[in-house]
Amino acid sequence: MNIKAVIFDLDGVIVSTDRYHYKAWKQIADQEGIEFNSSINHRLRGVSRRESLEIILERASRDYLEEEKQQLAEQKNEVYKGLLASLTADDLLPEVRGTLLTLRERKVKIAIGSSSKNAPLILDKIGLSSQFDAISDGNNISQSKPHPEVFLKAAEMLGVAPEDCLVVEDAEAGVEAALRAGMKAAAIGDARNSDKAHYKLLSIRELLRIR
Ligand code: B16
Ligand code: MG
Repeated sequence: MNIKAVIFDLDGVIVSTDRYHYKAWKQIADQEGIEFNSSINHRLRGVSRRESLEIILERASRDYLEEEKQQLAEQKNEVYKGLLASLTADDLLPEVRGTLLTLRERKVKIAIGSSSKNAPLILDKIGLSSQFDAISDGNNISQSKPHPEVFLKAAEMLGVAPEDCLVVEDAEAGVEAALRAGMKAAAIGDARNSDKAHYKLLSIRELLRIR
């Protein structure tokens, strides 16, 4: 294949904001007396805020009203944004900067494909806002991963056919979304446990071997 574009997931691939999502949801779950641990958290990777809340509420001992759900989702986001306040360029995951530079030198287009509505804020804080050719995130989609919308929009913004795109993902839902988009998928971190991805990466730099 001939890779013309690489679409990066944000949370867990470019920056480890996944630990902040966990902390914020844990606070909400504890407050509500709902069991929540890292194995349940695994299911929240790549899925929207609202769907994440629904997964947590599966273990609740009562039903929640729509207003309560909205309030909890908002509260989680406030806690999460509070944790993001201290984010800086030092929080970029290892080898990210160098890998992006090499792709640029090779004239491979680069994009973000993230379910997060906070993606613009995060990219700004880590100093990468102007480094991508396209940013597709939770603000321009109506269905979250594993639906392929976020990646198809990124490919459209780049003007690259889906079959010429490689997606780098840390979430099973994201790998699934890439496959449904007709793209190649490279799994890193948590997603390496899934057998669906075309490639498994131990480090982000390894994607440079895929041509
Ligand atoms: P927000 P990604 C995803 O980001 C996270 O993995 C997921 O845990 C989160 O629920 C989702 O963004 C929505 O985030 O509440 O900030 O809109 O992995 O797709 O970059
Ligand atoms: Mg992710």
